[in-house]
Amino acid sequence: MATKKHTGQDLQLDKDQLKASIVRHLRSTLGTSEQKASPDAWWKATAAAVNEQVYERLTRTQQTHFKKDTRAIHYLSAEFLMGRLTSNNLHNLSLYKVCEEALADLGLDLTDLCEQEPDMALGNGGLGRLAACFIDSLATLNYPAVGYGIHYEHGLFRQEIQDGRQIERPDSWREYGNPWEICRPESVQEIPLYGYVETVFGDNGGLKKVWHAGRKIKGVPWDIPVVGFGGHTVNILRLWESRASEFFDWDVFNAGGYVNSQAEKAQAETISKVLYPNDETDAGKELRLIQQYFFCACSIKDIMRRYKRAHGNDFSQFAAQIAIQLNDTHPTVAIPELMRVLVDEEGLNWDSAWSICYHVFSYTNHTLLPEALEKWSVHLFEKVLPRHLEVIYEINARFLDELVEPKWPGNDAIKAKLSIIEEGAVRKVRMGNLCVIGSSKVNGVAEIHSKLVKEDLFPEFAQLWPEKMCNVTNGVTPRRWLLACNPELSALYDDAVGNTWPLALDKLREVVKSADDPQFQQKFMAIKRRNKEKLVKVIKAETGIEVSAEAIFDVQIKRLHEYKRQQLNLIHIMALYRRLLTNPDYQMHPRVFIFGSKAAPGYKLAKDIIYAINKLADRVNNDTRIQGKLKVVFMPNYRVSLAEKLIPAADVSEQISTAGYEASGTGNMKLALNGAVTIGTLDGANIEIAEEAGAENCAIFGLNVDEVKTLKARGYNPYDFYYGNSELKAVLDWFDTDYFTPGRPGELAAIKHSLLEGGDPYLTLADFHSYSEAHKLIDTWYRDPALWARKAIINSATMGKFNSDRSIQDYVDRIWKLTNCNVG
Ligand code: NBG
Repeated sequence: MATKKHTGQDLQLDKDQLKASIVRHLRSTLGTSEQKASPDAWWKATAAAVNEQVYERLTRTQQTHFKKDTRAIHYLSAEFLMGRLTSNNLHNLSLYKVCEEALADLGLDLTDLCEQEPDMALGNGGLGRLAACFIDSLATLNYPAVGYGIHYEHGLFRQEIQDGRQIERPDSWREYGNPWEICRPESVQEIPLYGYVETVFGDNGGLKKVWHAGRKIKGVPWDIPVVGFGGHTVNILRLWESRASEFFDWDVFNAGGYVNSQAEKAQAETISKVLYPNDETDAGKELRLIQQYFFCACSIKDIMRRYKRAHGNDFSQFAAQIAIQLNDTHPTVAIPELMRVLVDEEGLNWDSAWSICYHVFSYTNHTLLPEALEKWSVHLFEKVLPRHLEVIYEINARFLDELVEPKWPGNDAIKAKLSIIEEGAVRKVRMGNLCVIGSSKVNGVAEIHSKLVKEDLFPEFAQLWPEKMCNVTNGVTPRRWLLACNPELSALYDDAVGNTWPLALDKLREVVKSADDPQFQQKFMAIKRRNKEKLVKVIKAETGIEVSAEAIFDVQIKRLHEYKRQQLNLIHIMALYRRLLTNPDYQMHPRVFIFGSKAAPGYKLAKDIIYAINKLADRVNNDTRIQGKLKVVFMPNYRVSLAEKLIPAADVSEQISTAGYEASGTGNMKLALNGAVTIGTLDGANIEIAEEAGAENCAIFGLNVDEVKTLKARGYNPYDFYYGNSELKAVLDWFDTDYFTPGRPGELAAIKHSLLEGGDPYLTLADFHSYSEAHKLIDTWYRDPALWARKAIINSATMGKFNSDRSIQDYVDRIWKLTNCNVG
């Protein structure tokens, strides 16, 4: 691992230089003065001063990469959930302290200033945040890499809570400009769409396909510099914004009836307007397919341009120089696009083009949920991307003839299953199958998930290509998720193991030996306590709810989905409340249950669960009979910057998905790293977390993957659990009353309905008892401070495996085969 001191020492600023630079930018870049400047102007001036450093290092990096011409990874992702960049860039440039002092001299507080920055929320959840951690690690480990995505004008919606219900408001992260992005007009691309395909005679007498586009869209690149920790390498994240192009084909469009060019322009600009707010499901909408094609085509053109600058039209080195990672199926259309470019535009024959493609692409699967495996109607494909549909047909025909038929002769059922085209009333293109067929490696994101990808999702593909399937367990960057968000714990670790842990998180294991040391325990828990006190203030400010830092802070923060089972947490809190009401002597340490979660706007039940949590909170928080033993807090607008405040203050981490459904999870890693004890099922990366921390330091409960399968196969009946557990029955029956929604009985009945008549697809009731027992265990543990401190410390100290640097090194070793490139 690279722990060398950075060589950009000549660039390092001292406090006075930085101060002078900030003031200079305040005047010359922002056009204001120290007397008049708003906090926003101070933040932008600070960013501009930091950017002087960033750009210098970016230029050095680009010159080095060009000179050395090393193989590079191109990470294609429809989402990058970057959050805020100021504090992260300062930490990665080792400028945080200097900047804090410089601003203090100017009478300003860096933490306050950082609050000026809107989150860059260009993603829904785990998948997008993973992409952000990965580009941080790639730069930190000095690998040549480019992230490619979409420059959404509006990121994930801002969530407001009104009378307990989620209201979606537009997010405008760059309304007043964003100092971290640079527009690159010199690299604009033009992208065709619609139209028709013509077959003509090529120069060599053979037949050739020509795609006559119906319209063209301009792709304008915006670069976000990605500063590696230590500041050697600054890579870029290139995000494409769509604009109307000059091109307009009147012949095609008179026929199609398009006449209003202003409407055309608006439509072109709509492409990158807004992020689809669905996590794990897909809308199947034309605009979404166009978004996907738009950013993939721009990125492939950009990759081509850079390759040709070094190699001209000689494509023999392409696969050796270029690796492309498909982050889920969203960028799959990059495969037929590269084929089209190589065959139709560059004149390669099919076999050479295919061999290049196959070696260039790899695919990461992030979910087994069937509704998330993208399928596009053939009809839509034909309309929007007529040539790509032909290419896909050709890929499919060759695959079925050359690989499937010889392996399973005459087996039409297998052919139908593996075909890229799904037959039926509406024929569909299966992007998952196309990804597997067109990639040299396919990986899942945690051990158990990768096993299920191989055995349950793509078993026949795994038989055809056993060496193709692999695992890379997810990770998170310790720079953002410990160093920056938990400064006191970071300082404690610096003292305990030295300050190299941000690059070598395994180092923290040394702390395990202090897990029973009363002095160390005291320091560790005092830090947790102060983080909790800070959060108490945030909770009060955001929700008006008063909570005590004395209580256990029990946190569930993630997208709202039935499989993640916020409803299990909800009914368990109701059960606790009931116990406290029926038995005033019920023994439990005070507990604050904290939720943070957005629901997809069209996901009715998810929104009902948010409503129920808020209604429960209203009732419980104001009930004096329970003497403050129970509090429920729903924090509105959960996002990266809020996670950075919640995670350092958490005692308990809720990771309670139905086994087999959460591919990995990454919040689980961040919470444990900051000293939270996991209550969780044996699902996703929880399994590996329990392996690292020791099962005795986590509260594991519930059915495992095999038991879930067996119960489902046997025929699961939620009524067995409803009638078999009187407490559970009483809690569910509560939903029919107006106890939580005074005067409006039945408002919460949909939740009960989904758990009984609805069949409880995620086995909530089956796991209720064991979940409740696990919570009792947590309570007992917490009441023994030394025992709790020990568990919290061990959890934090043993998360070394979940460093995204390790994940990236696994990708490099197993998939990308890159060599790192030191930037002088
Ligand atoms: C999510 C999974 C998580 C996983 C992240 C990152 C999607 C489609 N999948 O379990 O649900 O941690 O991906 O791999 O967002």
